[in-house]
Amino acid sequence: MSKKLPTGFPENFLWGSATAANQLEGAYNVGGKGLSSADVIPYISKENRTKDNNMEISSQTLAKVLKGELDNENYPKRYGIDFYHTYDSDLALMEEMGYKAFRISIAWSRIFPQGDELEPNEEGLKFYDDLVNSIIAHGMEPVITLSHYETPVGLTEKWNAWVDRRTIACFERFARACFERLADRVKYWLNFNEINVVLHSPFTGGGIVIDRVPEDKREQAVYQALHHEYVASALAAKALHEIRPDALMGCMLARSPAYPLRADPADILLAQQFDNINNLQFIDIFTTGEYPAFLRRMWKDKGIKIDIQYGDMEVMKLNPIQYISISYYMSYCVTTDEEANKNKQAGNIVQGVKNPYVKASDWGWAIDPLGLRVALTGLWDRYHLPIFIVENGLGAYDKLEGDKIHDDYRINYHRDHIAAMKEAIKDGVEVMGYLTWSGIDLVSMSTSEMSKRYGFIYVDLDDYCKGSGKRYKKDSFYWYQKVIKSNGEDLA
Ligand code: BGP
Repeated sequence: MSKKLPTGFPENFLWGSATAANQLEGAYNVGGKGLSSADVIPYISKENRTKDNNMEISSQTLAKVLKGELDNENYPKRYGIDFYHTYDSDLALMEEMGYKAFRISIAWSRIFPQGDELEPNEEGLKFYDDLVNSIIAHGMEPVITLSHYETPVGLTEKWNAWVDRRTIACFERFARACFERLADRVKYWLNFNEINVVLHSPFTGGGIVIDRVPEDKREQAVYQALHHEYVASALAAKALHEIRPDALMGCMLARSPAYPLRADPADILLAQQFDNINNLQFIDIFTTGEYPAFLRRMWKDKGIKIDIQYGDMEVMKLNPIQYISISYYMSYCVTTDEEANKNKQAGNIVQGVKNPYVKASDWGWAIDPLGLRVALTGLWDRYHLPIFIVENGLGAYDKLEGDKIHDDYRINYHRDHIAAMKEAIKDGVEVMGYLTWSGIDLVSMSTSEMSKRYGFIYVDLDDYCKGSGKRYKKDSFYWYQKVIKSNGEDLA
C-alpha cells in the first residue's frame, strides 16, 4: 500500500529562524574569545567596494589587522547586535512569534581561542550552555551549526587553516567539547555552513588565505581543504553518536539551482555540470563517503591530486549525514553564449547570468520562489533524505516610521517561498522545517552591512554600529506569527 499523499505541513514541522554567531553575538573579545576569520574583515562602503561582496583577505592585510595597524577600520561583525548580552530578551520575541526551532552557531574561537588548544575555554562553553537553556526555556528546539564562517584566525596564522591536515584534530576536539556539553539537550546538528562556499571564497569558507598558495595550486589547495573538512565532519558525526546515538548530523549547502539560459543542449549540459560542481558533489560525498566520478574526472583533467590518507575514506563512509539542510536564496542562469555571459547578476556567492523571467532584490539577487520547489524536488529525487530549509530570506532596506516598519516586500517573499515549499511537500518531499534568515536583523555576511536587513525584528543600528540597539517589531513579525500559528495554512 503506498503512503498517503501529504496535503500540507506535518504536525511537528519546525518553524523558526536562523543566525550565525559572528553576525549577531558581538563581544568579540569577551570571555576569553580569540579572533575568528569574521572578526578581521572590515566593512567597506558601497562606493569604495570593488565587488559585490567583501569576503576575502590578503596575507598583507591580515598581517596589518593582527598588528593592530588597521584598528581605525569599521568591523561590524565584532559587535553584531550584542546578542551575547541580549539573547534572553531577543528569544522572548521569537517565542512571541511562536517559533518551534532556533538555529545558532558556535563561535569556535570562544571555545578554543586559537583553535589548537588542548582544553576548551570554560567561559565559552558556559555561554552556549546558558544560551541553549534559554532557547529551550522559550519553547524552541535548538539547531546548532558547528562552523559558520568563523574559523579561528590562530589556525590561519599557524598553517593556513583547513589546507593543513592538523586542523582535522582541532575540529574534532572542538566538536567533541560541544557535544559533551550540549548534546543532551540538542538533537539537531550541522557540520559546515554552506560548505560549497569555500570554492568561491576560501577565507570566509575555510579560513584560507589563498595568496599563500602558489597560483597554479590554489584549486588543489581548496579541494585538499575540503577533504580535511569531510574527514573532520565524519569524525565529529562519530563522536556525536557515541555521546548521543539518536542525535542527527546534517550537512548544509547553499543551494542555488543553475538553469540553462537557453534550450540549447550545450546550455542544458553546462547547467547540469554547474549544479554538480557547485552544489551536488558535496551532498554526494556526505551521503556516500565517496568522491563522485564527475569530480574525479575534473581533478584528473586539471591535474589536481588530493592527499587521501589510509582510513580517510573508511571513516567518511561509516559516518554519513542523516539529513540534508540547505540555504535557499536564489537561482541563476548559465550559458555558453559569450555575449549573454556579459550580463552577469550578483548573487549569494555564485555569480550567474541574469534570468529575464525573475525579479531581483535590492542587492541584485534573483527572487525565484518556484526555484525552491525545483531545488527541493531535485534533492529528494537524488537522495531520498529529509531536507531541512535552514535559511531563506530577503535582504532589503527597511524604513523605521515612528515605531513601525511596513515590510510588505519581505512578507511577499516569504509567502511565495512557503507556498512553493508546500507544493514540494505535496509532491512527496520530506521537509523537516523552515528557518528564515533571519528572525532578527544582523550583520550581513557578504558585505558586513547592517542596512541589508533580513529580520522580522528591526534592530536600531547602522553600518557603523551606531544607534540605540532598540528592537522593533516589523509588520512581518505579526505575519510570521500567524503563519506559525496556522502551521503554514494562513499565508494571507
Ligand atoms: C548565507 C549565509 C548567512 C547569511 C546569508 C545572507 O549565505 O549562510 O550567513 O548572511 O547568506 O547573506 P548576506 O548576509 O551576505 O546577505
